[in-house]
Amino acid sequence: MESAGGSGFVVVANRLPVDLERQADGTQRWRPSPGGLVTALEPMLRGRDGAWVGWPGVPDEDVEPLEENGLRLHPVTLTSQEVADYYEGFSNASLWPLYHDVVAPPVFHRHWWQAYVRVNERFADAVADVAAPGATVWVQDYQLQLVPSALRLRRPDLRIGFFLHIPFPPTELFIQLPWRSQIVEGLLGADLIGFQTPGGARNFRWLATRLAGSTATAAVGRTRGRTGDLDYQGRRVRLGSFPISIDSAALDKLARSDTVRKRAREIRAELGEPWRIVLGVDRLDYTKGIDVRLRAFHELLTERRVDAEQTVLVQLATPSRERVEHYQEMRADIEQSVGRINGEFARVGHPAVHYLHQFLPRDELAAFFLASDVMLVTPLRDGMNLVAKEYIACRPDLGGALVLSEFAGAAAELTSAFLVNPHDLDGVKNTLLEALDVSEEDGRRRMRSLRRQVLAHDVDRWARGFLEALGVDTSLGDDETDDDAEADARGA
Ligand code: GDG
Repeated sequence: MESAGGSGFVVVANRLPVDLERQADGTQRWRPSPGGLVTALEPMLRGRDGAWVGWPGVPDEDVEPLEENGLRLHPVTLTSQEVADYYEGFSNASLWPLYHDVVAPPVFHRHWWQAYVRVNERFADAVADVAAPGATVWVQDYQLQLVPSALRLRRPDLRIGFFLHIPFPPTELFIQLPWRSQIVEGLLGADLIGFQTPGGARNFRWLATRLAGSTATAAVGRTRGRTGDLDYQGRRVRLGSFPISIDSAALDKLARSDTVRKRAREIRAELGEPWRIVLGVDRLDYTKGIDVRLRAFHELLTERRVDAEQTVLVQLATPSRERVEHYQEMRADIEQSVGRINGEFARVGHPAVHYLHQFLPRDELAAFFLASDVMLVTPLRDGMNLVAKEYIACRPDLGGALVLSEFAGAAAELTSAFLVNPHDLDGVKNTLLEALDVSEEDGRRRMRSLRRQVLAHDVDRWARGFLEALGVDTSLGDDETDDDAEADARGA
């Protein structure tokens, strides 16, 4: 997908798929960077000779473009002040809570917004430099919502797609944003705007007609999850839902490997061969409902409906956004709850809750998935939640039970899970008990159905679905235009 004048296919995301690390001796090295987005997009880009534009994760570093495993990486420089204002500020303390149903109060500062505008324009400049004439550009996520329109101004020849990984909020909440029209207009620079769920697309469609003067039209052509399109400034903007997924086959294979199976047995032994292991795996984020599951577990222990001698909770919490205030407060609250539960219910050498605030290697994570009996995924709001899908992919043995929040995008597909409303604590407790006691037959039936869904709808299918809706012929393995789709996009 590469041509002499630049790349024919460009992914733009806040972060590059690698982090720049400064070593103690002053030298630098690249390390694969963690996160849902990278996990999701890597398989699609490998072997396609595409380019990725993003921030290398370290402020104040001017880094030359480089090539890693066949992928051209174009670093965008951010100053420390921009990281504080654009990333930790506007992206993670204004937009993140606003888009997650204001589960924490969003904070708005004008200087954060100004940095967001400036950084989005810098990303658009970088893409305009590396994209070949007529290239396809795929912009990722809430940090870069102004890039589509900024890029269209600079390069009207490009085909631009945008995908939002987090929920697009209800209209009543979105209109709290002082810069609501600018964000909507920024997104409307794209040819295709993708959301995790049809609800997100509907919310956006309503706002675009009210705030940006676009006209709603019926969806043209057949695309899964299409909710209708928009006419905006003489162009057709397509909207659709594209639920993201994982590299299911790779995880299934990993979970079948001897090393992971052996490690899963070791984990059970290290935990004292309990009757049941309950597992939570999350970025340490207040949207993930870690507090909900700790409260449910605590009450069940207090009411003696769960016995700490038989059942343990393992909570793996990956460090995340540690300089943002909400995150510091939430971490303190969670660690206090863990301490309180163990203070009341642990024995020496036998905690009731095992809590790790660490990033674990992928194999180790797979072994935890395989070792556990009940997986608790209880976000108050989540765009999709890849952990739920990863758990299922790691259960070729058809063991384990998934308790899943209705407020995760994944709930729309994973209907055979034990679905819960995380705001209903009694409901969470009762459903956890049900999952702990599920019969082997019912458990296997549910897991078989979940696996059918997750193995068939993998990340490759997600990416192809999005790119095909954008008019890219993915079957050719390059960015040649699908004539029908293009005619369709012109409204022919
Ligand atoms: C955003 C949206 C949407 C976690 N701890 C470790 C580890 N992880 C990996 C998981 C998973 C990823 O991080 C987390 O993905 P999620 O989807 O669960 O959540 P977010 O980070 O919030 O992602 C979300 C996603 O974007 C994609 O669109 O689903 O709704 O919020 O892959 O496995 N990986 C390893 N060690 C850990 O300790 N190796």
